[in-house]
Amino acid sequence: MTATNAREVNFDGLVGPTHNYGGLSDGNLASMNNLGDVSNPREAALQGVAKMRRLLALGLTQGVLLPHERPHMPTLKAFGFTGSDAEILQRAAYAPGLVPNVASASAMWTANAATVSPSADCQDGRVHFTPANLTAMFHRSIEHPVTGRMLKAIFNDDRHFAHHPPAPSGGRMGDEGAANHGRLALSHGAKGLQLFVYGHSAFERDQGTQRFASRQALQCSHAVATMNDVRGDSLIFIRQAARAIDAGAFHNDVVSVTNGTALMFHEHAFEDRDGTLEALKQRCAPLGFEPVFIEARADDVSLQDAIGSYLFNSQLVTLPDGAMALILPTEAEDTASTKAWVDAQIAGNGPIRQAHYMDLKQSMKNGGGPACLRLRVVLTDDELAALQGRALVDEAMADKLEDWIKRHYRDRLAIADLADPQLLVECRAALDELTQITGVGSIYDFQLTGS
Ligand code: SUG
Repeated sequence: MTATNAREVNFDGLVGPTHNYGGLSDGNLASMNNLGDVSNPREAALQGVAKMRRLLALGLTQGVLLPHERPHMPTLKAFGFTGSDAEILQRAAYAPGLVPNVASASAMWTANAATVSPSADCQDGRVHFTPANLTAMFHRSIEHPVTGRMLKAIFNDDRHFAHHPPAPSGGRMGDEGAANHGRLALSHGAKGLQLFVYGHSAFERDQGTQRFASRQALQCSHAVATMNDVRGDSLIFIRQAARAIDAGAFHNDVVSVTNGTALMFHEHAFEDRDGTLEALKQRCAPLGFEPVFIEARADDVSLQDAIGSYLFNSQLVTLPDGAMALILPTEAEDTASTKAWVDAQIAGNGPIRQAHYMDLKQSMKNGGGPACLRLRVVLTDDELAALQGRALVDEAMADKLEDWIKRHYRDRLAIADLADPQLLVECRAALDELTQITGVGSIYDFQLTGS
C-alpha cells in the first residue's frame, strides 16, 4: 500500500467577540444549563489560542478559522427589518429570541464547519470540502455561506481542493459536519476508511430517541460522502446510539474519536456496538491494518461522566515521533472516573502515551470541548504548500492573535448586550483587521457588499 507524506492540520475556530450563553442548543446539556450566565469573550478566545500553542509546542501543524460577523445583519434583514444597523437591532430586539440566535459565536466550533475528505481517499485525488448545513439549530444554520466562502479563500487551488455546496436541508435533513465523521488509516497519508456516523433517517417518523432529537440524517451523510467523491472502499455508515443522544451526546464526537488506526469510544456510543466493531475490522483489513479499539466500558466510565467531562471530545493526535497524545478539557481531569481511565491508558501498552489537560471552560459551558474547536484537514506537502501560509498559525501568529484579542474583545457579555449597536461596530472592526492578519482576504458580507 503506497502512502504519500501527509500531516493532519487542525484548523481551530477562533472564538468570536459575541461569545455568550444564549441557551440555544436543545439536547446540549451545557448550553441548556448555562443559559443567561455572563460570558467573557476575551478569556474564551485566549483559552483557544493557548490550546493552539500547546499543539504547536507538541510539533504539530496548526491553522485557524475566523469568527463570523455577529449579530448577523443579513439574516435580520431577511426577517424584514429595515433601517440603519442600530434601528434594525433595536426593532429586532422585540422579536422573542431572535437577536441571541443571530448573535451566537457558534462558528467557533469548527468540527461542525464542514466534512473534509483527504485526497488519499477520494477518486480524483483532491481534498474535498462540504460545509455542514447545520439545519438542526437555527443559530447554526446561518453559518454555512460564510464558512464556504472562508474555506474557498483558504484552500484556493483547484488542482488540489474541491469545494461543494452543503447537503440539501429542510425538515430533519441535518448535517453537522466533521463532528459525526471519523477516519481510520495506517498513516495520515495512506488510503483510509471514513466513518460517517448518523443518528436518524430524515424520512422516518421514529428517530429512536425519547428525549432529544438527533441532528445528523443518514441521507445527509450519504450526500456528503457522494459529493466528497469518497471511494466506495473508503467509507462506512454507522448509527449513533439513541441512548447516547438522549443522554446529551448531540454529536458523535462527544462519545468517540478516531486517529490513525485507533478508535477511542464509549461502550454506548454506537447503536450496534458489536456489529460496528466487526464491520470496522472487516473493512480495515483490505487497507492493511487491524483497528485498535480503545473502549471505555460503562462500568468504568458512565455515559453521564463521559458526557459531563467531555472525555471523548479530546483531540487524539499523532506526535512527530509516532506516539499518540490526548488533548483533554480539565473537566476530564476533575472527574474521578475519567481521570482514572486516562491514567490507565497511559500506564498500559496502548497507543496513547501523553495526556494534556487544557482549561477551555468558556467554550465548555456551551458544550464545546477541544475536539469541537477544531476542523481536521489532512494535507500532503504539496497541498499544504498550496495554502501559501493562509490561515496557518505559528508562534508569531499566535502572538498577533492574542494582541488582536486584547485590543478588540470585551471581558463581559450578557444577553441584553447583544443588541447593542456598538458591539456590531466592534465586531466588524475586529474581523476586518483579522482577515488581513491571517491573509484570508475579504469574506464577510459587510466587506463584500458593504452591508
Ligand atoms: O452546536 N453549542 C454548540 C456546541 C458544538 C459542539 N461541537 C461539537 N461537538 N463538535 C452546538 O450545540 C450553544 C450556543 C448557545 O447556547 O449560546 C451552541 O451552539
